[in-house]
Amino acid sequence: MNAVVENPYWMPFTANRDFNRKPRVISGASGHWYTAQDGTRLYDTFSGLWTTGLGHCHPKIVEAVQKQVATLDYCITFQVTNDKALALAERVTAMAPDGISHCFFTNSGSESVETALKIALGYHRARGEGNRTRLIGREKGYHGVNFGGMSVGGMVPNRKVFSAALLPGVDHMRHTLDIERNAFSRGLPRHGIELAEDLERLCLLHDGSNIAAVIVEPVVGSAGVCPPPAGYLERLREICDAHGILLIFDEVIAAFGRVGAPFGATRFGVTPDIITTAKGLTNGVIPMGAVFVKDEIYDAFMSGPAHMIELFHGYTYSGHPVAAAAGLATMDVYDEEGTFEQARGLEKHFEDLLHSFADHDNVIDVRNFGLMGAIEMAPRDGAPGQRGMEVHKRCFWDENMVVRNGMDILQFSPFLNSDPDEMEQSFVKLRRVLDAVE
Ligand code: PXG
Repeated sequence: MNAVVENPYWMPFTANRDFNRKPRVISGASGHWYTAQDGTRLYDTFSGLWTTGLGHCHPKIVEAVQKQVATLDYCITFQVTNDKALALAERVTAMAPDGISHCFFTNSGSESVETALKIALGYHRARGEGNRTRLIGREKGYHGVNFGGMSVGGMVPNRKVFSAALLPGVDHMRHTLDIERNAFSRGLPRHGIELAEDLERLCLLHDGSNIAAVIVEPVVGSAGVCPPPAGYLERLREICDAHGILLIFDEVIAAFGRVGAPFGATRFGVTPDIITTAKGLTNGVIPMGAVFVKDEIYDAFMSGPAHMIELFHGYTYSGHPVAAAAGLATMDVYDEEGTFEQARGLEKHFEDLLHSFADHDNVIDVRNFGLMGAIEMAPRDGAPGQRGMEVHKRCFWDENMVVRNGMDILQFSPFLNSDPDEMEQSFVKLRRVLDAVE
């Protein structure tokens, strides 16, 4: 039997054959450490997958989930609901920017994005502007892997195979990564505000009255941590306002502390019309997402006969009580432990550690904002991604550390409650690996 057949699990976003040659299997976790099947402990530099900012198996969340699963395991949420979903909606909307008092629950970031796009189209139609159908995304954007999110997204490998099936009526603004002008920026890059004018150009091309929504990650995550140029998000907001276009912030990564605030919108002081979230909503413990909408949007749907369903959309697991219980416990811990302030307090140390690699061989850029960071390495001639993969594997096997690479970009998502010394140690290990990798 060959190795491929031995593993019936077709792994997501994984080089399956390469993995199967030497599997890296985790079977436990506690706090900031994973445990591999052979008992080795590995430091997690990525907080799960941007998910688990409070660390793994946080006792309060574990307890809440255990209790909930034995109290109300599942409950239909169509025309009936459960106490935990109601309580979580109340809790998280209270943290949202002013004028946002409703949220719709999903099970993932991808579903949050699909939901947001559908709400945007439905909103305009409900207001008699059904001609507003065009959606605008951005190059290098990541909005999940479903058809809507893939269409407005700008990750080439994710789109390539499905090109013919992408949504019609979608345009993309240019991405804002400009290593030539902004390399080794700490925080927001200085150059690039003018790239927001791409939206104005698309308004001229299509007429702004045909555009429903623009979706961006306030800080690009997946494509390798690209913070917005100073002033860029503010300019997008202005252009959207001028043309009646909804601004959607995809905060699947940014929300719930990753940028030292409840939302990226809070940190940047720019309020979008819709915010998509997932990941940190439940500390990654149970899959769940939430889409936050401005009051005008919710209100626009609340017309027509009151016995009628206003939005023909929802998932069997929208508002799942166990996920909601995990979410409530997560919010409790954020509050009790002052997690967002703690995350803010770690930013400078994290930034200094990352930028200490600025003059390392092969490193062509270092970028960071909040507790999001990337070290970009030059690709090897003719083998893009190979250097990054080698770093990932050496970190795993030689240094007992999980480091995420997207091609040749190393991404870091430290715990919101990281121990500064532990964080520093992880970069000492990384340096040993980078010194060894050609
Ligand atoms: N939007 C954003 C901004 C995301 O970061 C999604 C949507 C999709 O979420 P789900 O829960 O459907 O996966 C994400 C997910 C990486 C990486 O390496 C990041 C994500 C997914 C896979 C890899 O940075 N984020």
